[in-house]
Amino acid sequence: MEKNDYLELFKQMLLIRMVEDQASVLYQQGKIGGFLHLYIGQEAVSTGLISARQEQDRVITAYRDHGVAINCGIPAKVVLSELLGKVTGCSEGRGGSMHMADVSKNFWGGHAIVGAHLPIAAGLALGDRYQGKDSVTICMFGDGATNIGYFHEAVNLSKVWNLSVLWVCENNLYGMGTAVERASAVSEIRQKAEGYMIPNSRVDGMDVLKVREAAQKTIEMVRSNKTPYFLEIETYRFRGHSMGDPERYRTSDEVKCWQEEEDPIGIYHKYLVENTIASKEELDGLEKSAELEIQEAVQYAESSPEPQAKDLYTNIYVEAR
Ligand SMILES: Cc1ncc(C[n+]2csc(CCOP(=O)(O)OP(=O)(O)O)c2C)c(N)n1
Ligand SMILES: [Mg+2]
Repeated sequence: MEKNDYLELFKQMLLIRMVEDQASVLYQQGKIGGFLHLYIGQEAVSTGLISARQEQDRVITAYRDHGVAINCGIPAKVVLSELLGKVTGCSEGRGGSMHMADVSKNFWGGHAIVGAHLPIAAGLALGDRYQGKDSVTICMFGDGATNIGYFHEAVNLSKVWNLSVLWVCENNLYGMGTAVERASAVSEIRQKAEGYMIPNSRVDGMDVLKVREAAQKTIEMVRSNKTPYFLEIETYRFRGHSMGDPERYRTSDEVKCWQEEEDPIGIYHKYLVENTIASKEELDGLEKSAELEIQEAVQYAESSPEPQAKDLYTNIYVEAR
């Protein structure tokens, strides 16, 4: 990795954190409609993972999708516009928080129904197989999603048909207010892949370089072996499940401990400085410019127009040619 590659990972994690801090404020001001699920604490997962993909590799995820959108190359101002329901958003303001997407960047969304995008991922990979492409479909989902029928149907078929899917479970220890051990028969989610004879492993999701390394290795395995792989990434969300979560299922000490000792941005900052890849001053400079970018992005989103009523029926169906 060149120095710039190291710094790019840092910048992306910072941007995600700052977009989400702003989103939290805008939500409390009543400017964002619907639900808002923040990714704060999990930044190293999508940043490390997506940094390892090739252009032809598809990405699809659940509703905790703002960070994934940024890593896929959607600018912060476009993500914020979508959150505010503006026409300058990536779904022209009609998708909102849970439906970020940009097919031109090979980012296939943003899906609100738990587990429902897993069969879609299998379908994307099946389409690529028919067309003889060497793309890998990277499908991200939560621990909770692995208790749902969709998960088992999609993962089973991916093995039966040997589809090029990298299944990525973000195990953040909870599905809404339910701890993994209360809902899942196995504590290591990767064990579920064993039942379908899919190779699997687990990686620390608070260390962006470990995630990147695991992603590079497994994406290329999927591509060359033309068979699925299951990667479990251990992480933790620092905020509630969505805005307004009273968080009765975990103690504030537990959250504080993760925030203080396992912050992915803090861990990576320390790594960059200790290994003399970047100085503290350089990283401060990156933080300042990210702050400026986000300030401008908020202004851009707030001053952008809303969709018009006449556009209500556009982009609902695609005309077959
Ligand atoms: C089919 C379905 N059932 C229930 C819900 C309500 N719901 C939204 S998020 C969620 C928890 C999912 O947890 P997990 O997959 O671990 O993802 P995380 O929120 O931790 O990122 C539930 C039950 C839903 N959206 N869809
Ligand atoms: Mg979860």
